Amino acid sequence: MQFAIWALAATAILPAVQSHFTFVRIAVNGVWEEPGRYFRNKTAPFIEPATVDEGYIGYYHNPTYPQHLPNSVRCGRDSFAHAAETEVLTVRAGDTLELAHTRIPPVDWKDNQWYNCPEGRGSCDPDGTQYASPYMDFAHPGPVVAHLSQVPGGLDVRDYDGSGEWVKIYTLGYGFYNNNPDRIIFLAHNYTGIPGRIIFDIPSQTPAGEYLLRIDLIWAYPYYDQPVKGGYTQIYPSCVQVRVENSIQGSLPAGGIKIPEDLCQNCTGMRTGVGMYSGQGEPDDDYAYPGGLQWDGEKMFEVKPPVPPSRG
Ligand SMILES: *[C@@H]1O[C@H](CO)[C@@H](O)[C@H](O)[C@H]1NC(C)=O
Ligand SMILES: *[C@@H]1O[C@H](CO)[C@@H](O)[C@H](O)[C@H]1NC(C)=O
Ligand SMILES: *[C@@H]1O[C@H](CO)[C@@H](O)[C@H](O)[C@H]1NC(C)=O
Ligand SMILES: [Cu+2]
Repeated sequence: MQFAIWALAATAILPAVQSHFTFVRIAVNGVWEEPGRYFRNKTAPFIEPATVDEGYIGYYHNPTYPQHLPNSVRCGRDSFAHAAETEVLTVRAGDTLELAHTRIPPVDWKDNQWYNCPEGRGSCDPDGTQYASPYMDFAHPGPVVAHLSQVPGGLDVRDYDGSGEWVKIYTLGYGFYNNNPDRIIFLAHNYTGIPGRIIFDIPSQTPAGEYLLRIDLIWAYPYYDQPVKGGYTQIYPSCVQVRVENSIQGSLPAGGIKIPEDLCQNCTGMRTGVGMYSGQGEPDDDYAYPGGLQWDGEKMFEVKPPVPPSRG
């Protein structure tokens, strides 16, 4: 009983931290932009209409599911409604980006969650209840993937719904904990409360133009459960509206994916065995990362999961 009273008191004092999260901040060449700036916002709460999940009420940090509206799966819940009010970030091809997330609802955002975070990170939770406070942990294990979708000729990124192709440019996958082949560790989640950092370059061959840059962490639902509405794989998409400067003109390579079609409930990497679902068991033998082929500026290739260490 004493514990219950203490827990209630703690809830009243500490800021509310949701179990889910949203990517909301970007750094270009090590310099963090303001949280939320250049990201298409989400509508919250939002009720997904006319889908297999009709009536699902999504609050700000709640996951999106593959069966939600195309626009929600592409860039976050009802995000296209916010495209026109979102600024466009100018970058140069070859620039280094970093993305950061928060579990704290926008109404509770405070400067000390964004500035002076450890190791120059873009988000943290110094007053929080996270188990590795001040670090801002990830609620779920899974791969982080980033994609670019080029805005079709003549359109402004603020008018682009993301219905074209998406080319993967980054995957942060898993490794093996302590060289144990039966114990994976997703590098973003890290299973310690100290998350891995999400840092990658815009390929230097990216043609000049406007793009949606999409970042997502995908928590794949296990095969063995057949959920009522066909799959509870959780996705956490956010999009940054960017203008890429380069002397190179043209298009991204063919062979990207379509969203939501290729991030469907049963698509590659979207369902796994329980070891990968828990993020600390053995990997599936036939696992492939979601999101299609990756482009390094020269070729499209498959990012292969690591080879398990041999049993000692
Ligand atoms: C984004 O939406 C949330 C509510 O869903 C709101 O609290 C927040 O202020 C919005 N952010 C911006 C930058 O408009
Ligand atoms: C993962 O967690 C370990 C143990 O807390 C920590 O030493 C390491 O720095 C973390 N990895 C990253 C990429 O932060
Ligand atoms: C999804 O994939 C699994 C494993 O390959 C298969 O058993 C199942 O029938 C598929 N479900 C649907 C709805 O396609
Ligand atoms: Cu969650």
